[in-house]
Amino acid sequence: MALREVLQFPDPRLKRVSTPVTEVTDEIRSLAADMIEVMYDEPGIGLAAPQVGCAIRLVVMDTEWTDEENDTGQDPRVMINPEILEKDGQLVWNEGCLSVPDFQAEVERAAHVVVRYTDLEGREHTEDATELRAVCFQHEIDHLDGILFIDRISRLKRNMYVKKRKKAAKLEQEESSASLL
Ligand code: K1U
Ligand code: ZN
Repeated sequence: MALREVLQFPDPRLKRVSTPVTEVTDEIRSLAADMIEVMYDEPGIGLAAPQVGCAIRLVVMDTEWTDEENDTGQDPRVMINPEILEKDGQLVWNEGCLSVPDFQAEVERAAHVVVRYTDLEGREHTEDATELRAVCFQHEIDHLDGILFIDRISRLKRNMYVKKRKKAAKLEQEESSASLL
């Protein structure tokens, strides 16, 4: 079966605030499995349910995974209703996003976060995260609140990206019209 499509900016569904998961059903388990497949296929180190059009508080992550030869193997985590309990410090990370194609920018984030989430078996986890893992938690939880990393950069940089995207969409439209002639 085809993989779920990752929504791309400026899709309005990326701006929705997602609702908490109240029960782990077969549908949730199946969605999480699909999201893990999409994450590795893209490739990415995280993915939030709103990115595949589902406005629920569900995230998958594997920040250890790479597609390089010395890869340590896949260890995907499913996080239900993740929330940041504490944050401190500050760092700047050059971020990308599967929903914001062809763009990376430096974003200011907390350097250390304490996160709580539930897994598919209903077990509660509390985790301390720093560096990439802290950034990834903040980036994915932002998705659940309808926030993209481009909402956290300067207006100038964001506008430059928006212009670039509009130009690319126009070109795509012209090319598809031309191919119909
Ligand atoms: O949520 C997403 O769009 C996924 C995003 C997560 C993220 C990356 C970097 C900083 C913050 C959040 C990505 O995975 S972008 C792709 C990426 O960073 C990557 C892909 C393959 C190997 C290593 C990194
Ligand atoms: Zn993202």
